[in-house]
Amino acid sequence: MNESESLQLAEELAVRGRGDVEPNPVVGAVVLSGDEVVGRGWHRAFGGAHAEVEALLDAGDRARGATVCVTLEPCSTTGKTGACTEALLAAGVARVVVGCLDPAPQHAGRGLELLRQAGVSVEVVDSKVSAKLIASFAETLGRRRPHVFAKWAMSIEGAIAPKDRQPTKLSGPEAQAMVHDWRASADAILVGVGTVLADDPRLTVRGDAVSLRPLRRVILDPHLRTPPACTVVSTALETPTWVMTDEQADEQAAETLEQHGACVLRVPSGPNWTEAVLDALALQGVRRLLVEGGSYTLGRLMESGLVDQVATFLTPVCLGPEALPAVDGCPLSGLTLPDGESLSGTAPATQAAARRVAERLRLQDVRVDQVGGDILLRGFRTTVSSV
Ligand code: AOF
Ligand code: ZN
Repeated sequence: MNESESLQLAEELAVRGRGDVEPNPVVGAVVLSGDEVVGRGWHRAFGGAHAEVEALLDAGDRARGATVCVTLEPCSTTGKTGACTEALLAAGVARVVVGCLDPAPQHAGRGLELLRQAGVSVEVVDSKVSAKLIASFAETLGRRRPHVFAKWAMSIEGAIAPKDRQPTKLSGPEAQAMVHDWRASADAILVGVGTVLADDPRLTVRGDAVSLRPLRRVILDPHLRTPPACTVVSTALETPTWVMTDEQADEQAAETLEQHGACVLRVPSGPNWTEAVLDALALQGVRRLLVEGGSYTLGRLMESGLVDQVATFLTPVCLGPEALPAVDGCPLSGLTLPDGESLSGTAPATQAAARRVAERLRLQDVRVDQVGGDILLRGFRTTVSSV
């Protein structure tokens, strides 16, 4: 394989990170020794190893004297992980071919300069495909609010609880395992106070998933209805819990929650309160935010256009009349399949039903997969360029 083909392969590998790395760009890398590919890697998860590091690890000793073809200029500063320029130098690579420069001001050519100074041969190819891969990253670089990834499970009529509002377990164990992986790479998990009152969730990373960094839990609670004895507050010393409220919220209630270990943050009320909360979270270092409901919270975020990415598990149960819609104000019913047809397998009818939901949620770059007994529908709310 030559360098140009290797870069093409790196571009194909990069796409595998889509959905798991945002707001970071998707990046792929290939280690080429002579004309043999000896290492492949891609940025798999937000906060996880970068593509070059994965590819170098895959190549092992064969990286010495080799060429690394990578879709994006290697980073040169220590972020959530070490600088890729240092990893490349430590591995003793002779040449680096990059698809495009990193538009982030702290990088923007600096990584390439460092490599050149260290005697590594460097070439920028200016690949259109590599540039397209980072288009959404480049667009949101100057944006303050976090990347908002909303996930929920719902019945085939688009609901999350029956008429009596009893908590109802919807998705199966395979879906749950995926959720724990998503939690593990988020900076914070957010729910509305209604979900805390209804379900008393733990919102922690469990099972095989391992948190890439300390997780924070966030509750949207303008009127401070969070019970001090609820699980997320009583475990706040192990996993921090922030209660987001406004300046009018009761002082005594705030003090009680703080005595129980929560951190109460006040964001001035106003028509754009939810957006202001997201800005406040960004100031606290939250860049990837996983929103797990409930109905009201998802409704407000969706109608304000604040959701960037969606993953929803469609579970083959019916919750009956007057069930609580998964997204308040967003009619998702109509998904119900014709008699005799079940929501199992990725049969064309199921795919078509999932795509109808995607249309109502205005999702792009849609993916439909079967996960255990559930159908996972994924997509992006903003324009994400396709390769
Ligand atoms: C690379 N290789 O695979 C990626 C890069 O959040 P962090 O600490 O992981 O750093 C992410 C920044 O690094 C991101 O803003 C972008 O500038 C660059 N992404 N760079 O060398 C990679 N994903
Ligand atoms: Zn890097």
